[in-house]
Amino acid sequence: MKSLNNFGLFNFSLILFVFILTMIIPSYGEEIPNTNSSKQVTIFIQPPNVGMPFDPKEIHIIQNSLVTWINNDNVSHTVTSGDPQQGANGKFDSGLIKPGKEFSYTFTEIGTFNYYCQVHPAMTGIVIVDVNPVPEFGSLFGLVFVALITGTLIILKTFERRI
Ligand SMILES: [Cu+2]
Repeated sequence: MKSLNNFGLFNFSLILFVFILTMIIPSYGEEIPNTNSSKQVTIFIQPPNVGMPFDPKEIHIIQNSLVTWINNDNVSHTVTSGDPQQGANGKFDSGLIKPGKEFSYTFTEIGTFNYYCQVHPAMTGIVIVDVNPVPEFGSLFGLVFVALITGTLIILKTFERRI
């Protein structure tokens, strides 16, 4: 009877372990809200009557994402790192982007990057580079693997108990 109680405790621990795993695994797949994980992000430079001059004005991306600004307006604009008060900081500068043309830049560092248009200093935007919120495939696979093994163990142990 005593050993049976111990066995029940063992099974309960396993079930608890698997339960905790099932709570953890889905949360690993979730993304931080508003963070674009696609690694390729487009910002549209819009005419004043259409939307924000830089649309979206503020974006969250993950490291090493390529951001492309497409000029949908009918006048030229620049995408220049820095802000109108302090001026260009030299990190990136598109030069004049003519209507219909685009400019791309890969953000390799984590941080907040302000930019503006040198022709129209009222046009400003922000790119925020976050730590990658999505786990590498390996770690997710590892968790699923552990859960499968544990589940199999429970089934085997339960079956063994009935024999
Ligand atoms: Cu402009």
